[in-house]
Amino acid sequence: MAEVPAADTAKTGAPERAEEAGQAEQANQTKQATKRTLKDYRSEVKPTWCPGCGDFGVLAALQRALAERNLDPRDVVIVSGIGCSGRLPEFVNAYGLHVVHGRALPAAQGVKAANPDLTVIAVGGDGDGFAIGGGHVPHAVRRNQDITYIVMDNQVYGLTKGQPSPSTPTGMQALRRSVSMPKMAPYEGVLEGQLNILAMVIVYGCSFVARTFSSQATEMAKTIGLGLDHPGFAFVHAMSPCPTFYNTYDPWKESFLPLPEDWDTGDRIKAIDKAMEEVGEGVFHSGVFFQEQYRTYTDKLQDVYAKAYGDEQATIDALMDQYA
Ligand SMILES: Cc1ncc(C[n+]2csc(CCOP(=O)(O)OP(=O)(O)O)c2C)c(N)n1
Ligand code: SF4
Ligand SMILES: [Mg+2]
Repeated sequence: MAEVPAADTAKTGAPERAEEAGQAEQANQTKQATKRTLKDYRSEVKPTWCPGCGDFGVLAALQRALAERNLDPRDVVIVSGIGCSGRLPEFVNAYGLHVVHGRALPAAQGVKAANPDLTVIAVGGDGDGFAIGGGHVPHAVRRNQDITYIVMDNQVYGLTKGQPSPSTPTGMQALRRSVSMPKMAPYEGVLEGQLNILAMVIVYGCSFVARTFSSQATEMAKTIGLGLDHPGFAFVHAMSPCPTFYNTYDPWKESFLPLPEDWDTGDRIKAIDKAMEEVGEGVFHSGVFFQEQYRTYTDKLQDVYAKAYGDEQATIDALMDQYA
């Protein structure tokens, strides 16, 4: 096994170490003293979404949650898949990674594994996350890395002009595509069953599950913030209407209700029941359905490193030396 850490330490004298520690402390103090505002999280790219798109609300709420936490944009990475929602990272002043359709979660997990100090946020649509990318969700959940996953659910494929998605209600006929294209499913409506994505994620064992609505800006910023604060995989179901292809603003304004004030966020079975019942009742509840802290993948990896390397650091060189 390589002696990289020991050799590095030997090379560094005590006065130099003190100087480095002083510089690190100074950099930390400067970081703390910088009070950021919303505009620090706006990129130079103006959003290209249709007027009235719910995604504007999600973007504003995320920027507000980042500003309230005064996070350094250089420490934030937003990873997205493909869809109108997938454009979000371009509009935020932070690192962004716009990957292929349905693969936001694998990429986000790789970023977090490579640098656990980063705040990693994955964003995408209902199609990106629960059609093509649906197989990745349970595995990201069971890994429980400290990642916030915001699913911007408009119950439709927005980018590709109005096809039904896994969260489109069964029987839905009112999907207007464009003046030159016919209505989607004009005869019997959508034939497939609708996935209950909130219930699915709770059943998968997710450590934080919440729902919020893009028309309720303050509440959405608060909920996304709670997801960011949660040490583990946080799922935020951000209902975000697509007024161009499936305008749900009016019905959703009627059907959004806060969870009861005395809601017990520690009861997974009750959370599943609530997520199932509300479908029949025709309502959406907003707030934190479930939250519990489990050890994260990063914590568990530290234990593996400790067993494998003892006091030595796990470095690529040390790993390569094992195969030399
Ligand atoms: C491999 C692959 N298959 C299909 C597509 C076409 N496509 C692009 S976005 C999309 C669905 C977008 O819907 P959603 O994820 O709900 O995002 P929204 O546009 O509604 O925000 C599809 C099917 C693609 N880009 N790549
Ligand atoms: S098509 Fe729909 S989801 Fe896409 S930008 Fe326009 S309103 Fe938003
Ligand atoms: Mg969608």
